[in-house]
Amino acid sequence: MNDLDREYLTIEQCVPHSSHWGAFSVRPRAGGVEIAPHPRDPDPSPLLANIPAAVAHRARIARPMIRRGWLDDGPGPDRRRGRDEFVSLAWPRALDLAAAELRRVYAQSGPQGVFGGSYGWASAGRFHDAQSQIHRFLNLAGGYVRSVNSYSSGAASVILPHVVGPQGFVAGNNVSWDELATESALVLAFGGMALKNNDVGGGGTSRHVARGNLRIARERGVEFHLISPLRDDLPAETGAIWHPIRPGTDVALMLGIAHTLMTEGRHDRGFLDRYCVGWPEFAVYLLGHSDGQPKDAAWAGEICGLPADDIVALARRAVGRRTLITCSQSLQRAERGEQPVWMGLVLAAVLGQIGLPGGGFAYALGSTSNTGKPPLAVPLPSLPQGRNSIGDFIPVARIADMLLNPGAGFDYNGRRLTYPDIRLLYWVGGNPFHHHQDLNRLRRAFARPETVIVHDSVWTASARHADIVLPATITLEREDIGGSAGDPLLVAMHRAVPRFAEARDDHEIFAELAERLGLEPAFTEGRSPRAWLAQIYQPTRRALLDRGLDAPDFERFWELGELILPTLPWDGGPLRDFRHNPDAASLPTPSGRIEITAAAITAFGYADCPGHPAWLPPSEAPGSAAAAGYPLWLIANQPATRLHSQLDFGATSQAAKIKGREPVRIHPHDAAARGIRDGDIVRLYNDRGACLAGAVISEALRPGVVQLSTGAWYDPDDPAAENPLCVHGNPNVLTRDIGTSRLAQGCTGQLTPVEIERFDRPVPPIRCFDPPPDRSANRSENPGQTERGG
Ligand code: PGD
Repeated sequence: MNDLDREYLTIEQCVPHSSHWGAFSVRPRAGGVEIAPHPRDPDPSPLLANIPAAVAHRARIARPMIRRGWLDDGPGPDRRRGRDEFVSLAWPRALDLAAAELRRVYAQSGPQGVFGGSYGWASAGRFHDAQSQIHRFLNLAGGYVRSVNSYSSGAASVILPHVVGPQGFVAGNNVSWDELATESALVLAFGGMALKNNDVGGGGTSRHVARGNLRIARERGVEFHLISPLRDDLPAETGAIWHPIRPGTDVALMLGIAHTLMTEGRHDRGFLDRYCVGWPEFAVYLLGHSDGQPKDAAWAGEICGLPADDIVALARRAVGRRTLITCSQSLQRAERGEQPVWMGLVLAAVLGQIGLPGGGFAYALGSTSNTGKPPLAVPLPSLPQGRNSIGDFIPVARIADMLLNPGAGFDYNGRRLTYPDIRLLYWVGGNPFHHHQDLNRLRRAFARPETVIVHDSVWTASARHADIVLPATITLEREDIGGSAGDPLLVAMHRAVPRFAEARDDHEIFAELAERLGLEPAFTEGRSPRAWLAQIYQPTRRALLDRGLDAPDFERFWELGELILPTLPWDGGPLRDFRHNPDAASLPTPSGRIEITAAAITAFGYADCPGHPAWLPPSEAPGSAAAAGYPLWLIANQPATRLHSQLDFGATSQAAKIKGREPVRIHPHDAAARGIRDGDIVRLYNDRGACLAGAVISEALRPGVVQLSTGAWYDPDDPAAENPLCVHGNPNVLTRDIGTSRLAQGCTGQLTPVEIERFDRPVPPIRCFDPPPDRSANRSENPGQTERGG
């Protein structure tokens, strides 16, 4: 037992802590913990109930494990990854091996040979944030190939700066929940604002406010229109009118509405002239003068599967009142995902309400618990990451392409770039075998590097595809500071439980590696984790003092357990200023205006992202030749019962499973046509792969659509097979690994064509939560192996 363990055992009261799904307190209990949501939270997330299982679940990684083939044969490309055995090693030996391998790769290939993009949500906490830790370490070690943008918002984050400004101009910074509740009259929610997404916010939250504000808005008479194939993408209490659109066709609907507005003379010509550029060129397309096809309501209705009359009616309802167009992140996580975001903005411009309170365009409102809330007035603690010595990067979702095609060229945002030749992949705080598309292709890609190192607390599929697996603590096992730019609560995250088995903090692991590489003083700067917390708290405290506010010193903050930070008054952000004075507060686009037609994008010459928003049919859709045999659209969206793949073994996640499988929702018509009954185990498949799931018959989907959320742990029936069946229900065995377009190269995991059938064979067991056996010969002779604290 070390000192920290002893200290923990003397704590008798609840200890404050935080997670991406909310602030909470923990009361240690024999063999586990009890969790209570923060008392300020009006609508705590059910995901909190997943936490207790993490403390001692059998899926936890107990000790450093090395892949047998790597240990026996040394580094090198290896198709045995993901199917090989593991052996445990004592910490010092595992760290020696990892340090020696880093030294070798840096010496032979330089930083261009090391991929440290390491995408992933990891856990809340400003110091132990896994991305900050790995990037600080790799920057000191020599640099690394990084990744840019996110799986959440890959297309939007690239298109928006061209056409209106940084994502923040239209996401969470222009229309607040309060404004929606008090000012909006009509909300056209493209992709909805599903409350399940609002459960989660990077860094945590003390108040989930979406449901309450939607309710207030409804009570005030706001008219909601939900445009989605899924009825529950807006909560029932909004009383929304559901337009069950065909997946992936929102741009056609937006064009149909815009065409109706224009041809009926209801468009705001004054706004388009004063605040926008490129309307005339776009109007030529809208009217069909450039391609012979007017984008009228009848045309749109055919594509979207909605009645043309409803489209005309929707256009007419949207004028003459305060109308807000919202666009969810899911719409842009699909092929040509740039288009719905751009066209949503253009539709709001046609209505002329951008910059007005509660009107205009909001991207991603409700996508996390902290969008649409006032920003903090003071900086949050953060760990300095240092400087990367190289500029090489990939758009984050091109990971498999990069590994499979070293030296190949690719397009990105007007540039021609080259994939680096990666020798060492280092992943901390993410699960690519959850988040990436076409997992069978990813398995082939993971066979290419010479070494893969993963830290995780649990045996994810990504850990199983690594060579060196180092057990990380979970957040309850360490001290940290929790905070998010969209929430006023700073949490002193006290340690709640002792560490599991031999798990160590990522920081400690990197400090040990740094010591072996002669970088320890630079990495730790001589500070313990507690001293780091005190250090990174100082900028927040100084900013509070500068504002003349109460600013407890670190020890006092730690004792108090939390601190309410000041927020800035809501001012509508740069779009409101722009509306007041488009010359003095021009936008950071090339023209200073909203770009309906963007000369810079036209100049790129991308057929898949032309110079103005356009309807570009997906290259693979049910009914198309490319998807012959796969008549259903699969929506692989964010889960309601966990964050991504995290804590899939937790109580909330497990309660929703059907015979241990992830639920897939299917419309009664589609189920009947296939002889599928509620609760049946079914097989979803296409040319890329197949998975099992448990059928839930539901009328909350448009016929022809099935929905299987992401996050069920990948569980191949035969890891040695080329394209194994995932017996658990990970939809990313089915999704397609292509970029949104040559512009953004974002993730396209949201939609894919599939077929589904009843699975009448014996159902294979779920094994993804069972750790791989430890095959070390001397394991029984060496059971202690506890060098905790090193
Ligand atoms: P998580 O499950 O959150 O998924 O992908 P991401 O990789 O972020 O993975 C985080 C991992 O970090 C977990 O394995 C967890 O155990 C580990 N972890 C947590 N805390 C720590 C820590 O302190 N240290 C270490 N070492 N590990 C830790 C999410 C990504 O998936 C995202 S953001 C989106 S939006 C995408 N969404 C979709 C989608 O809509 N549809 C499809 N088909 N695919 C998607 N993938 C994307």
